[in-house]
Amino acid sequence: MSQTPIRRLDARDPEFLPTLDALLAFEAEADERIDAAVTEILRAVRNVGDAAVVEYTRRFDALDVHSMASLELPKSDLRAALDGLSVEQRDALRTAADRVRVYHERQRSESWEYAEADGTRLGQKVTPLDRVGLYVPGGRASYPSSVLMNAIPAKVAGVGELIMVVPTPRGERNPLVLAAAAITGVDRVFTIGGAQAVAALAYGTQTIAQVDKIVGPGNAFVAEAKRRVFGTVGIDMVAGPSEVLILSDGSGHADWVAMDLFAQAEHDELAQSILLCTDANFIDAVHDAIDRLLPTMPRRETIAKSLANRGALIRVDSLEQACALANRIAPEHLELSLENAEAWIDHIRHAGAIFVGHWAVEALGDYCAGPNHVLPTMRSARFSSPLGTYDFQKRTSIVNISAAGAQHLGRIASILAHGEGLQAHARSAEMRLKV
Ligand code: HSO
Ligand code: ZN
Repeated sequence: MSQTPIRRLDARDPEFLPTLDALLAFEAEADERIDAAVTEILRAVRNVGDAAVVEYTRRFDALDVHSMASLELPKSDLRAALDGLSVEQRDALRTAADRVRVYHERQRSESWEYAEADGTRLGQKVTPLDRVGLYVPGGRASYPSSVLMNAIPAKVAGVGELIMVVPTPRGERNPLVLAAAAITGVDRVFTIGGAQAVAALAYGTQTIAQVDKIVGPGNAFVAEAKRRVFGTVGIDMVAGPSEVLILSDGSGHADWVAMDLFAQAEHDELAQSILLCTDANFIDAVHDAIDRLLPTMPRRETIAKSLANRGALIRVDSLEQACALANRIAPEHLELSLENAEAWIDHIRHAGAIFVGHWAVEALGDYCAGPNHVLPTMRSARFSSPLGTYDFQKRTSIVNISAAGAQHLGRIASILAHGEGLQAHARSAEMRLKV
């Protein structure tokens, strides 16, 4: 008998869909304490600048610092972190970075233009952002791989200056994070974090120039601060807990599937790991594998909580039904753990990333396959895309009208402007008409 608590559902159950929808629903709790703290911090940093950031950093991160300059890491520290890694780690980081770069170079958009017969030319000019801020969390959720995934598309896009902020509570630095900053060519690194770091990037201080966009994950304070400065600067997204959905026809190894579910669950108690499977015996085998493997996992407590909170093993009738459910779930990661996986790609419309076949496992995508691991969560794959080079480029329309073109277009504009009751519009178009 399987022991580990995880929901066992059957898609044929009349109550299945409401149960599934309840399982998918996730809303970050509104917390007035966080709102109030963020309001105060944003205001202080906006009004005072460096000194406020220094003061918050002393208080929250227990750092004995007195100036913003002492919170900036010299390039030599980044270099030293890279040099201090084992050859194995350095090579792995470099290889991952190279693969991510190659993939993201394909995403670069180019300017374009077309000409009309009368000489009018219309186009779109693509420009990288001038300055971007990259937030990197401290502590347990500080992932060097996320530095690669955020910094590389920015650099590939041609961003002018990339400023990274990473808190170092009690002075604890993560050498892999600093090495990743060195490899990707981050321009400046400040050891600050929290809402005060977001505020410094969004408003600028005496030492930190105001950025145009802030990307990267963070805790509830950081998420709230990003939400609040949106408009003053761009932001990437406010991501929810990580999710994996595995579609299985029973053709894989139960242990592999169990470990793939764990890999998601170990991120966070609120992470979501779901299996949809056509084969009841295989579901039992996966549950047995969970029981057997869970005690061997160092993060078993987090995994167990995550599986019990938001996990599910679901029996479905057919792969068609599984795909329909996958589209409803719109998962961040979708693994097609199927005999003939490629044939099913066309059935999937909504997923952040699709991993095709038994060898294409999410962990490879998290680190080094090449595509970005910053993906839409909380069903937002219905309307949004992975973080990419395009997120660090913007577009400007080019309207280059010839004298002949102005005759033709001036008449149309004039008619439409009169229809809108806008005389100045009409006359400004009409003045270009040669009678
Ligand atoms: N699965 C996470 C990314 C990650 N995993 C980083 C390990 N390190 C969100 O896609
Ligand atoms: Zn992961």
